[in-house]
Amino acid sequence: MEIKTASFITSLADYHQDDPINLPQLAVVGRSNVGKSTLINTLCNRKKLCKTSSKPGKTRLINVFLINELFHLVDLPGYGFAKVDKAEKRRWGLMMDRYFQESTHLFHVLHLVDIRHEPTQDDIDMNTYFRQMNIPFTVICTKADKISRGARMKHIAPICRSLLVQPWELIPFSSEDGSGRDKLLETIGTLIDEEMNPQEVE
Ligand SMILES: Nc1nc2c(ncn2[C@@H]2O[C@H](COP(=O)(O)OP(=O)(O)O)[C@@H](O)[C@H]2O)c(=O)[nH]1
Ligand SMILES: [Mg+2]
Repeated sequence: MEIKTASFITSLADYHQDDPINLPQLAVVGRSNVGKSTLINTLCNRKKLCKTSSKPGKTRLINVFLINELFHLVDLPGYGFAKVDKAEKRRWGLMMDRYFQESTHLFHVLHLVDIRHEPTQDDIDMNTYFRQMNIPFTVICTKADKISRGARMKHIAPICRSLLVQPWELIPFSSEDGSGRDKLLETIGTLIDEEMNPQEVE
């Protein structure tokens, strides 16, 4: 698919079922600083649609974007930021729980992990949560430009082991050189078609 229009809709400090977001939702989840906001900007071909930061832990809000007047892209607050205290972590957990339990329009999650590192316990916990909640997800390995193409498999293998996915199921992605962008857009297009026309899918 092509993204023709993208606009910012709202920032929510918390999620409630009766919020006026009633289109299919694709959520972007991952550690702080993994590249969630940058990925959204890259997909939409927009530099500043979504605020990015070199300092982790800035996004504490659920940011909602409208894509092609068709679906919502949801930038969720990141996890795994070492410097937040227990109360903040608890607040994050409650916020995420509420989102995943109440967002009846959520159809898929993009789970972002850094291609350079083995998934952290937080990454594994998040992934286990999606499985337990029966939330379909795709693992995206961000910052693929930081390693050579030849070294990709070496980095992907431990990610596959930790998150129990097959190498062909995940998408290496780079906002620097655009790799993975077409594949991800194609994947999203297929998911949207399935969501909109379920009877056409076997
Ligand atoms: N080299 C490289 N840097 C990236 C990439 N994606 C994000 N970054 C950088 O990583 C930092 C965090 O990105 P951001 O999108 O704000 O992460 P978020 O906290 O997950 O939303 C920023 O300095 C980005 O420029 C990428 O694909 N390649
Ligand atoms: Mg962000």
